[in-house]
Amino acid sequence: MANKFKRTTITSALPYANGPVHIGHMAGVYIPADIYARYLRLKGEEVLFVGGSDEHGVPITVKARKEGVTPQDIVDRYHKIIKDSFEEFGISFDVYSRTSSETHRKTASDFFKTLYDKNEFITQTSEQYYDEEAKQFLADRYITGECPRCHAQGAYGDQCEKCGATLSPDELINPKSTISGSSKLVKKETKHWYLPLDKHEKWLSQWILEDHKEWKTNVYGQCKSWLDGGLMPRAVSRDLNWGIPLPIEGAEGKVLYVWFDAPIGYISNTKEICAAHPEKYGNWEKWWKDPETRLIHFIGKDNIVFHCIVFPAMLKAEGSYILPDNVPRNEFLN
Ligand code: B3M
Ligand code: ZN
Repeated sequence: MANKFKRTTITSALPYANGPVHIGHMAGVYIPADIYARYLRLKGEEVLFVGGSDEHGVPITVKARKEGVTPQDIVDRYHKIIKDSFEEFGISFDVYSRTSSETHRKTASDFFKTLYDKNEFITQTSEQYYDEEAKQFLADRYITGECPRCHAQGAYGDQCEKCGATLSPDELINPKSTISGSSKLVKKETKHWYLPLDKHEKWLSQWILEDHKEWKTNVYGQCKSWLDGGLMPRAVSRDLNWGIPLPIEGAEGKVLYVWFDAPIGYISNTKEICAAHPEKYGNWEKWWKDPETRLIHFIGKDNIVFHCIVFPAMLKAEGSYILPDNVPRNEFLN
């Protein structure tokens, strides 16, 4: 099996730049990936070990608002802290970059445009809560209020942590925004772009459940339960002013969903290091497009569906990329 490959691209999950990395991340993701990279290098194999910071998404904007600084300030601070921790720990990345880089903005934007031009998305319009004070649409977990079941305060728009009830924001009594604290919430229509995962279900089932029975039990099992349950379209856009703008007309004020752009960060960071050291790493495409390259994603908790189902569906829809050969997720210290 292993010797049908000529080289290995190892990726490790991109930590969110809104806090430091802790020992659980090190033990679960970065040390195993590092050991594997060092092992292959010792054997004289061609390896690229990719890391980087994930610098988009709502939590970064919330933190910035709380501190009265910009999202860029937040990611600049934590990117440095995280990068320094990895260096001090001796994690042997070939590249550690960030998703706020210009290379990444262009790579992710072009990737979306390619899928858009190939008609790989569908659109849907729905009503969502909007915070008039923060001038922002609110994801369910940024709305809190009184639980309609147990009447605890501070239940979230998707769940009450006190009684465990699954909720929708409509059910909350006196809902308010956790972003601005305002209770001036209105419902507004908004249009989004979706990756129709249902369309990819058949080949994904064959590829994972039949062709990759060797994947770790926790990973294989979660994929199986997702696939058995049936896949649904996933939104790849958000109403937000922090992120990569959708590169199409009629999508003003919308950015790529962070989980759409973040895995593309692996590709962008590969491009950066190959451009900086072509003599050592060659052309970036060989690391992502050559069937003789073995692609391995080391991932953390809660990252399985994105690395095993969503990102492969994106790569397949694009058409010129290889798919991961394995997606190890370790459970130490979790
Ligand atoms: N930043 C989530 C996490 O740290 C996310 C991983 C992105 S990997 C492309 O768990
Ligand atoms: Zn409750």
